[in-house]
Amino acid sequence: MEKTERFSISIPSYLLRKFDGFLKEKGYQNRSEAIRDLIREKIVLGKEWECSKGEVIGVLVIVYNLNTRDISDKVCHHQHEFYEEIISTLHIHIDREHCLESIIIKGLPKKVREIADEIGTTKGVIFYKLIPATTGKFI
Ligand code: NI
Repeated sequence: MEKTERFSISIPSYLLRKFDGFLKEKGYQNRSEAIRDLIREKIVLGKEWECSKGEVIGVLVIVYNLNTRDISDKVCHHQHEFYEEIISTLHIHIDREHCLESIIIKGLPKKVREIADEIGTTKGVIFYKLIPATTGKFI
């Protein structure tokens, strides 16, 4: 197991109050756990996506209106086009007309973003967001 180190930081009081409020809200037991998570998310994950020459993994969330002409077919065809990178899709029916899909994409960072943009900008998609996740190798 990796050695643990201690350090102290200086921070304006109002920011510390906000930080402690954040810990309470999220259910963190102590500041160290929260700081570690923030570092992982802001630094390690960022580097993994920006600098990695290897594969990354992300979740694309899209929402569309089922009544838009050919939308289901288009979204499905895109996913077949990228069958090598798209490893799983979950489709749920939000209500009578809206669908949500979470699409897990694995590949080189540039490719994953390209796929997310291509699917996300399909006519009729009313919301899309790519959530970068980690393969776990660097965190
Ligand atoms: Ni549906």
